[in-house]
Amino acid sequence: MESWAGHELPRLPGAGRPLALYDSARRGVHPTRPPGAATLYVCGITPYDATHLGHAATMIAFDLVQRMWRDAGLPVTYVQNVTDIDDPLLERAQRDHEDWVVLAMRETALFREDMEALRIIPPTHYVGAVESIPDIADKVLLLLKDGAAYRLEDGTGDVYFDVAAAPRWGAESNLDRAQMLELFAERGGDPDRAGKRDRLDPLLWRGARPDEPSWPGGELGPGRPGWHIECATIALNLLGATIDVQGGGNDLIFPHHECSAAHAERLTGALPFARHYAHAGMIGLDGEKMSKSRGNLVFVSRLRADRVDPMAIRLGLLAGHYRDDRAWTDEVLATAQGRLTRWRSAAAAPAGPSAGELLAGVRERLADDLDTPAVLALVDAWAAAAVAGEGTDADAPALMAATVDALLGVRL
Ligand code: 5CA
Ligand code: ZN
Repeated sequence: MESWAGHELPRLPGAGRPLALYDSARRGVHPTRPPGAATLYVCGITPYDATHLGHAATMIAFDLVQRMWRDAGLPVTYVQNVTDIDDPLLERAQRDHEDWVVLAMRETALFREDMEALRIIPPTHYVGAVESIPDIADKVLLLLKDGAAYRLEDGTGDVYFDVAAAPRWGAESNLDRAQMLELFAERGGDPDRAGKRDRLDPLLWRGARPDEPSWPGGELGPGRPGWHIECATIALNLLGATIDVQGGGNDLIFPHHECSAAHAERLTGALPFARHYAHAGMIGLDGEKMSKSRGNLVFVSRLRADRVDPMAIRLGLLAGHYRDDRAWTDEVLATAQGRLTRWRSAAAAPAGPSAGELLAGVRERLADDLDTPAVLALVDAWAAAAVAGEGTDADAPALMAATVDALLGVRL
């Protein structure tokens, strides 16, 4: 499907640095070492509600990954999906007496606008689940023929993946079975469905039901795709058997990323599916994770309509470390607005302290698992000095602005 419009990235002098990122599978910070070109897959929205600050924070975190790779001279192929058919979308459409296609199209369009306003570099391929259904059905059929999947014998046509067939089940999330069962039940799984071989087996294909949309699945029979096989298929088809970074929020560590990895690894035999499983922390409000089901949402579009500068939203979300669960508050926004104003004054100053050291420091802090709080402190210090009239380098304000634009995505 259509992506959103991008923007020019300023070229920075000197060489970028190789990025190290925390990998959930190895439970440590490790260098990303893409061989000449980098591949990134980020789990995108299920479009049944508007973009909230949690989505924005996750997209910004992976935007920085791409900016760091590009700064180091690596071409990046970036794929993001849209889960434009799934239970939550159908449930919301039914609740609101709305056509699910109209709902998905409207919210996806709004997401694109929000991403553009936040200056998120668009994905190379922005792909919907619905347009991928023939490809997904092919993969499910391969798993069935390979004995890694099975059909329930209750006449529904539902097909499940057999977790016993996963080459390295559990290696992505590092969870024990009790923890897996708890999260599986919480996050869209069906541990109590009768007829499954293992309670943790995830759905690959849901046979057609009279009151639900369905698509011809060829030999599979009519139905619609499960969630994890959607992301595995889209990533495999567009990025190949092994990707550099599989990204998303930490609510996807299990079951989603464990299951997509299991599907992909069984299909290709290439281990691991992703060299890094990178997860952004949850943005919360009033002590709770911001989520559609809880309804405690701050929408990007609402803030934009209230004339909040998208660059202040971006700075507010960058003020915390991407991996930390953290709260959005009025104070976070007010601090970000103050910072944006100070940085803009500094960028407009006639001169400042030489910014070469600032650029090196920003690169170094970002290269270490995207340490944005440290980066913001560096830029704050430079900006305070420039505004105070320290330094005589007339080129420095422009280099500071280019640094912040290219590496943080904040246009001053
Ligand atoms: N469509 C699936 C992924 S394939 C999905 O999780 N959709 S979503 O709309 O619920 O979330 C979209 C992205 O935002 C995911 O990467 C998810 O992990 C992330 N996300 C959701 N809620 C939050 C939150 N409160 N804070 C940070 N990230 C979040
Ligand atoms: Zn996904």
